Parts: sequence; structure tokens; C-alpha cells
Amino acid sequence: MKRIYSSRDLAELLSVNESTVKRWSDTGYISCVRTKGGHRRFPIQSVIRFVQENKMEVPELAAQMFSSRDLQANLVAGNTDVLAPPLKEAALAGDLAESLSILRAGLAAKPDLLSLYSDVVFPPLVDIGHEWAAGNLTVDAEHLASRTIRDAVVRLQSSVYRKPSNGLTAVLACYEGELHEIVLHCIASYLQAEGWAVLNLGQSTPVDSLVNAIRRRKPQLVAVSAHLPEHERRFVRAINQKVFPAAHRLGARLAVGGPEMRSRFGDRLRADFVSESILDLETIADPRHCRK
Ligand code: B12
Repeated sequence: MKRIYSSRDLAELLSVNESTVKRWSDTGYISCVRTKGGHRRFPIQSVIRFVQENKMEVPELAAQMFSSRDLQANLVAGNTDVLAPPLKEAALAGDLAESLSILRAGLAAKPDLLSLYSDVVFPPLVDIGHEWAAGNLTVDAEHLASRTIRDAVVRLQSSVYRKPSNGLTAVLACYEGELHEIVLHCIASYLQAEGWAVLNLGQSTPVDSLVNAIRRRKPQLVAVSAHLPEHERRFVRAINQKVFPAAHRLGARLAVGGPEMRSRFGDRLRADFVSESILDLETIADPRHCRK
């Protein structure tokens, strides 16, 4: 994928006249930098944000990146799941630049963050987890790969179009002891793209600190992620007796998510949403149901 487009390149890519591209740039619809000679140059981040903002599907932008005809054809058809194996390979090699390009390609082919996460980002992580558990991948290889994916997800934020602020705030946290935080970065990016202000407290947040943050920041949404709560009863008590009352006192909605969260804890947890999938965020973060 090119990193910088000239006005002519961009016009060709978007099937418009060069003068249209120049007008968009002059009216501020798409940002560019100028060369010393005054020519417009459009960084890939601006191009992808512009394409998302205007809900344009430009799979050719993604296809340009790959030489394999099969991959190109799939991307043009919107099948972004074909990007999962190359992402896994790049992550295992610790290649952040390549991982980021793959995510950008996915976003260009299908401008939908939640499907990018579930079709492209999560499958390699699950595979890597299986291979580690089966003893086929060393801990250092697993750490390097998951860290590369995490960093690529974080860096992708600069290519994500953000809707104007909706005036809502979300507080995100991993339950205490919990180190699996990649999903929180994904949730943060999605909410920011939807116009939320996000405070991501990250890995292993003590319950009392989470409660303090809720009281201080008065969010409309609290999202907690937990993979492996060591002491199940303590986890249920912390959510039911501390986090839920703190959130509800302020009219905030509480979402608790993690693998098998519904089947393991669904009927025991006091929460507005108990979720096992990031795809539920569309409902969880629907601003129509949030207090202003
Ligand atoms: C990367 C990784 C790590 C990294 C985490 C790095 C980081 N910065 O996040 C490190 C190295 C720290 C790590 C440590 C451990 N890990 Co680990 N890890 C993984 C791995 C490979 C990927 C995790 C990940 O990001 N998955 C992708 C995300 C998106 O999945 P997810 O978080 O579950 O989210 C999904 C749902 O749960 C849901 N969801 C989750 N939270 C929320 C919240 C909301 C609000 C919503 C709506 C939805 C939602 O949405 C997502 C799907 O759409 C997984 C493999 C796997 N299958 O996930 C193993 C895995 C989770 N780890 C595992 C284990 C055993 C461990 C350790 C105990 C290993 C050890 N002996 O030390 C420790 C525990 C650390 C701790 N205290 O938390 C096991 C867990 C098995 C189990 N269920 O008991 C797994 C499944 C590997 C395996 N196949 O065995 N790990």
C-alpha cells in the first residue's frame, strides 16, 4: 500500500477528477501536506479516514498492497478475513509496520472496525493461544506476537475516522489480576470512533480504583473485561456490590465481558450487559440509551 498519494493518484483511486480532489483538500474535507514546490500529498491515514467518513468502499486501496491475485480478488469482494493469516505471520515476525499496513488494508476494504477486530485481529490471537497451549509456540514468541498486534491496534487509531463528540464518556478496565487487555484497546478505538471520550484504565485495575474513577469521571458507560477471575465468588461480589452500585448511582450502564462470561456468570452478575463478543458493542454503546 502506498503511504503517500499525489492528487492524481488519489483521483484515480477514487474515480474522480484531479480538480475534485484539489477542491476537497482546499475546503478541508481531506487533509494533505504540501511539498516544497507546493504540491499536495495525501498521507495514507488521511485517505483512510476520508474514505470511512464518506462511507466509500475502496477495496482497490487494500488490494494494492498485496501481490497475490487471490488475496486481491478476495479484498475487492470485501472478504477481509483473508487478512488474518498474513497478520499472524507479521505478528510472529514482530513486524509492526507490516501488521499496521494489514489492518489499514482491512479498514480500507471494509470500513467497519468491529468486523475488522472479529475477522482479522482476533483469529490470529486465538490461534497463537492454541499453539502456545499445545506447546508449539514458546512464551517469548507468543509475547512478541501479541504485543505486535496490540501495538498495531493502538497505532491504527490515527487512521480511524472519529465522529464528532457525542458528549458521552466511557470508563474501561480489566478486572483486578487480569492482564489480557487487547480487547480493551479495541473497545476504546471503537468508542472513540463513535464520538465517545474514553478513559481506559487498562490491565489489572483494583476494584476500589475503578469505583473511584467512576465516581470522579461520572461516565455514561462502564466496561469491564475479565478472562480468568481467579476467585469466582469474589469477582461476582466485586461487580455486584461495588461496581454495579457505583455505576447505577450515576445512571451509567455497566457491561462486563470476557470468554464464556455469559455461560459462567450470566445469571449471577448484576450488569446491564454480560457479553462474550465485541460485536455487542453496537447495542451497548448506542447513545440513544445513555443518560446525557
Ligand atoms: C495475548 C495473551 C496473553 C498476554 C496478554 C497480553 C496483553 N497485553 O493483553 C499475556 C502474555 C500477558 C497472557 C498471560 C496469561 N495467559 Co493468556 N492469552 C493471550 C492470547 C494469546 C490472546 C488474548 C487476546 O487478546 N485474545 C483476543 C481477545 C479479543 O479475546 P478476549 O479478550 O477473550 O475478548 C473476546 C471476548 O472475551 C469478548 N470480550 C472480552 N472482554 C470484553 C468486554 C466487553 C465490554 C465486551 C462487550 C466483550 C468482551 O470480546 C472478544 C470477542 O469478540 C489468549 C488466546 C485467546 N484465545 O484469546 C491467551 C489465553 C487467554 N491466555 C491464557 C492463559 C492460561 C494465560 C496465563 C494464565 C498464562 C500463565 N500461565 O501465565 C496468563 C494469565 C495472565 C493474567 N493474570 O491475566 C489462556 C486462558 C485459558 C483459560 N480460559 O483458562 C488462553 C486462552 C490461551 C490458551 N489457549 O490456553 N496471555
